[in-house]
Amino acid sequence: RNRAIFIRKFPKNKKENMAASTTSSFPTSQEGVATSSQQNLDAITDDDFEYVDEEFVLSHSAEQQAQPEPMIPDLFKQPSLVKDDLITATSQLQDQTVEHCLPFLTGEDGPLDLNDYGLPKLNREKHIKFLKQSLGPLPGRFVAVDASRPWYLYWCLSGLTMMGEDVSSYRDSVIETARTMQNESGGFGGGHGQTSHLATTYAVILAIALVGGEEAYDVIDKKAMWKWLCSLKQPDGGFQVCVGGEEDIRGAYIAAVIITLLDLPLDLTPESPAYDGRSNLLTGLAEYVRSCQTFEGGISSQPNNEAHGAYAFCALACLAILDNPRRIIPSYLDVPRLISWLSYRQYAPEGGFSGRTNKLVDGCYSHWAGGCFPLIEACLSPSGPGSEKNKTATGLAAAPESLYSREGLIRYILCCCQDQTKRGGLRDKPYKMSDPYHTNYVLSGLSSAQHQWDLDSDPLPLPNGDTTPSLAALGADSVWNVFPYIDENDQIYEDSDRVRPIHPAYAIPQKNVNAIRAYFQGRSGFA
Ligand code: FPP
Ligand code: K
Ligand code: ZN
Repeated sequence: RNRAIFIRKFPKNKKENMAASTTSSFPTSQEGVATSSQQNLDAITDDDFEYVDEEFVLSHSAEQQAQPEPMIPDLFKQPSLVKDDLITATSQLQDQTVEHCLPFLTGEDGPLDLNDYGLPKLNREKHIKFLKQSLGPLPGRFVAVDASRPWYLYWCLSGLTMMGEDVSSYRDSVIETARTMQNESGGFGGGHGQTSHLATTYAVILAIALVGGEEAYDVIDKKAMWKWLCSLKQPDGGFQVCVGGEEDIRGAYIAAVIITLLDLPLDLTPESPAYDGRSNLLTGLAEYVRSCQTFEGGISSQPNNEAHGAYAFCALACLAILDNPRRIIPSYLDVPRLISWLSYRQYAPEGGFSGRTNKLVDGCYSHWAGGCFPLIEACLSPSGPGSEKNKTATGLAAAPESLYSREGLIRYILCCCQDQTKRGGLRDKPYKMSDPYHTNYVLSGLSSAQHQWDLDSDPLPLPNGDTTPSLAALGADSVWNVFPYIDENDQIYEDSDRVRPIHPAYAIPQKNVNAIRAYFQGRSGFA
């Protein structure tokens, strides 16, 4: 009698399909094959037809075994239809990656509880436990990542925050740890006695902002930080990442973050390599960002290098901090080419993003590449949700069409990036180990895919008719608003799987950005 259910075609229409089902679990592969294939219907014998009784099926299936096929668009469940004939090591790795991902995307791999759209839930408890454990103490082999201890603080605290955990209980340990990492000559290194680096300084400052509180903010030696940043500022507008180190776009982004969060003075010390009596810490910074856009349309670490997603985020976020994105992004970047390059980063059927041309999807690019879209979308939308143009009949902001597939990215994240064993955490791709870096950036990407960010207003005119950003313009008129992104037709995940929003440029919650800025703006000078 079960066969009657197997050969019954389930309606394609999603609403009917949902109404017909009382359970949200996934059919066995046997059912999946039999219901979806015309061949199987052709092979039915006369005997079988006895059982093809719609009324019987409808009256018996509800609480028995009828399980509708999950609603997964073909795009995300079969290999790409467009294939290059040339077989290379690169194409083989790509094919292998698709082969690894497909069973996770279709759900045929595991005994997981899947919803009507074929998606597992966000396994919060396991991921929270994984991040709490990663805050230490850690086994000896972790000595290899000793210089990344500040990053561990940021990744873990940020991931926990996005999953709704209160991390203020970590304040005292962040304070103690950060103190040991700070150098008298300014900035934070990877640990006690290690050279200050912009990357570790960024991570410490964001960790401090996440735990919040004056005692934590007070750890930062603001005057030494300012002098150190001056020593990193280069005549062409960019920043070295450490004294005598490389100059790249990470430096540009991180400097913009530090200067604005700590409200540093923009004056250059006479010792600065960029000192010329006219320039300041921001002079030429947007021009430096522009010089990193490549022929592909993406952004490279330094002029004339290969475009990579990590640097696209640095470029857009740096500009969005310097001035209203609606004005500054199109002034300094070729936006159509950048959108083209970014769009090529999202793959099907995987749904996730790659970091560069001809390379593989990786969960962390959910943030580095995916996280570019809120900034791009904000710079393109003619006006924010406050404007009449965007309001629907209900008075609520209409969700505009996205420039990327939020559904694809969310499918990749929930199906392929979760370590479903007791280890927990999120990862690059199936068969890779979860780690705090991927856990944080996969969640950041999930967060941007689940929210809609809008700029409240059009840019105000710059003072003195300036065209380059100045302190007066820094974020002054960039009022960001955030809403849950609701797709009325295809809400493919449960509301309980929505993580918290983070600021599109600072990558921590907006309230933490506001609190640390308010603290330093409220104190004049270096006192
Ligand atoms: C390539 O690695 C990765 C890079 C060239 C850049 C990585 C940089 C970041 C992730 C962050 C930079 C930003 C800040 C703010 C510090 P790969 O060759 O292993 O990976 P791929 O094959 O995916 O390109
Ligand atoms: K990678
Ligand atoms: Zn990665």
